[in-house]
This record gives sequence, structure tokens and C-alpha cells, in this order.
Amino acid sequence: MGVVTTKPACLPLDVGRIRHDFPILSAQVHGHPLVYLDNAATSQKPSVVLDALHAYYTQSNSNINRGVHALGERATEAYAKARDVVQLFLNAQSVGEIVFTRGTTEAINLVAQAYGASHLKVGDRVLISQMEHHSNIVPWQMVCQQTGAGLDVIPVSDDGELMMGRFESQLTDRTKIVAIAHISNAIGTVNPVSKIIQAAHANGAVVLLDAAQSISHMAIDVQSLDCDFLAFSGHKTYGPTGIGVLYGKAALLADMTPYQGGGGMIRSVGFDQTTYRDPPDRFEAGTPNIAGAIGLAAAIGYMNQVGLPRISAYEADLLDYALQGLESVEKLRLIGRASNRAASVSFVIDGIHPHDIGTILDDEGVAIRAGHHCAQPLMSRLGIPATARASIAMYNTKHEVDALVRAIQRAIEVFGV
Ligand code: 7TS
Repeated sequence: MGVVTTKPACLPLDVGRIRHDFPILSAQVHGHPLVYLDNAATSQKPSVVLDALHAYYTQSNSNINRGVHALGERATEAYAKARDVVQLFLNAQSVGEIVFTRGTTEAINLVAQAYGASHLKVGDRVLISQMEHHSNIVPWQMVCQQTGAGLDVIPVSDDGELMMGRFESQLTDRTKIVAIAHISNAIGTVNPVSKIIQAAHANGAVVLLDAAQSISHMAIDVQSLDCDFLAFSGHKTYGPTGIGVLYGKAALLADMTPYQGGGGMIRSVGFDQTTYRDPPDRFEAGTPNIAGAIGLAAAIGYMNQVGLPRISAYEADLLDYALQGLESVEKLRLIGRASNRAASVSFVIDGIHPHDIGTILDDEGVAIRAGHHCAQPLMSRLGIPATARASIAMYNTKHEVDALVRAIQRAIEVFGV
């Protein structure tokens, strides 16, 4: 009789192998091995991304969509291929739904101006939350000022969760746009975005999902989520800075007028009349970040190879370990206690300013972020000016979390609190 073996559906992530792929992780800082826990600000880049950038600039560098020459064709093809990679990654219906931008911030501004400015009028409402990053607040304030629409804000509980009961009553037939973070950059709350999207659609509103903090931590399928727009940045997803993505449903993009004009986005230009190309070109005026798109495609290829379900499982375990470690530190207070959380953990220690915590940790080679995390309204709600924040990526280890906890203990000793 043969022996039946069952293979685990998903082998655990091999962090040792992964760390090898990121050259910067072997750096020393102030005589200590680098412990990089500032991934919510930007992630480090694997060699495949660095190599893709190098190969592009050494073998294919050229402008795109104009060329009769070989390099121009190569660059054009590589840029188009990068868009295909993003389409598959998000499971968008077509490549026309993928607009390359400078990052999340530019993608949100694009929707605010190219959709919001022409669809909002006096009396309409835009609904955001109290835990948004400034880049999902200010563009909406600007377009509300332009159009006479108003801004509503879903409140956050003491635990750092959206108050969904309030959301349901705030959502009315005057709500035209709901713009919401998938994961809070400041406190790591994972928001119930499927519920929000369904409720918004039932009220006739479109939904923009700010996926800046979720895209490298969980698999996202825009068709099953049914979000109307989604924004993310390449540099937080193991890719280069200066490149990001706006996903928009084809029917919505087709109905939007561009908010920037220039080369590459036009069909024909006359002094009396100019006509625009179809999306996505319509929204990509000027020479785009060609190398950035190619680097982002390489980063997505890397994440796909490791597998987002595997990354999520590994990071969930690591985050639990970090929460336990931090909770064991006397005098440390965790900020944000959402039941569903990922990636980032914020804390304060009474008597030590978060910037001082950050400086002492840096002396030990431990990189975290201190400040308001571009979420000042959330900080006000929680009654604090700032926090210290550790944020993880797939290459972080329990050993590094131990180093974080040790460095915090040292900060407490130094300040004698
Ligand atoms: N939205 C969220 C949720 C973010 O976390 C960030 C950046 C942005 C938008 C803006 O992204 P950008 O790439 O366009 O700048 N968040 C952070 C952070 O937490 N620390 O540094 C940047």
C-alpha cells in the first residue's frame, strides 16, 4: 500500500534566502547590523529591481512611443509590458485601467481633479476617515473648495478602528465619493473595505481605495473587491521611487477629462481644438518614468514569486511576535489596538519624545519612524502629538524584533523614566 503524503498548501517563507536578495540589509549602521523597520515609509529593493534598472539604462534607454530606432522600440515595449504586469497583479480587466503616476499621492490628486472636479457640485459630499494619510485628505479638501461640495469624516474609536455604525449613517445619497485607506500607515488598522465598498455602491457613490500600505502585505483583486479606483506607490512595494499606479474602472476613466496636458496624451492638437487619446495615455502627459515602471514590474515579479499569501502569513506571525515583545516593555503604551491589523505598530513612552526614541534606536542600528506620520487628524483624535512606529516587511525577522525591544529598553534606561 502506498504512503499518502500531504504537501502543505503553502510552504513557509524562507527569510534567510529573501534577505540575500536585498543588498542593503547587510549594511552596518553606527557599528551595528542594520535593522530596518521603517517599511511603511519606503521598503528596500531586491537585486532583481536594481538589475532591471541597470539593464534598462545600459541596454534600452530611450524615450517611448516616438521611435523608429531600436532602443525606442525596446523601451516602448518594456514600458507596455510593465503595464501588463500591473494589470495581472491587480486582476484588472484591461491594461487601459492601469495609469502610471508618480505615486499614491499623484494618483489620488488625479482622481480628485479629473473625476471629482467634474462630478461634484454644491451640496455633494465626499466621505473620508479620521485615519487617512494627508494625501487622502488634502486633495479632497481642495476639490471640495473648488466645487462647493463638503467633506464628511468617519470617526475612529479609541482602539483605532473605524466606527462603522457612524459610517452607515454618514453615507447618504449626497455622498458621491468615498476615499478610504485599506491599512492605516500610522497604527496598522486593516479597514473593512469590502463592506465599505458595497455600502457605498448601494448609495450610488464611487470608492477610491488608498492601497499604499496594503499592496505589499496582502493579495488584492480589484474585480472581487469591486473598488472603482485604487492607488499605490512603487517605492513601498520593493520598487523604485517616483512611480505609482492608479487603477480605475474603464467606464469611469473613459468619462474623465485629463487634469494635466502635454505630449503623449493627445490625439491631435490645434489652436482651436485638441482631442485626447484613450485612457491610460490620456492621463500620462509628458515623458513618463519609464525606468520606474520597469523597476516596479520587476518588484511585482519578485512579490509574485514569493507569493503574497505566504508574505501575509509570515508577516502576521512576525507582527504578533512584535506586539508581544512591545507589550512586555514596562512604560510602553501601544497606540491602536484594532482587532484586524497588519504591518505597522505605533507606541509612545511617557517621558520620552518619539523623536528621542528614534534617535536612540538609530544609535543601535534600528531604523523606525517618529512623528505624526502625515496623519495629524488621527494623532489629534488619539490625543497625542506623535508616536514611534515600527513597520515590517517580508525580510524582517524575530531576531530584529528582539533588537528593537532591546533598543527601546536602552532608551528607557538612558532617559531614566
Ligand atoms: N497613503 C498612505 C496610506 C500612505 O501610507 C502614504 C505614505 C501615502 C498615501 C503617500 O504615498 P506617496 O508614496 O505618494 O508619498 N506613507 C508614508 C509613511 O507612513 N511614512 O512615510 C510615508
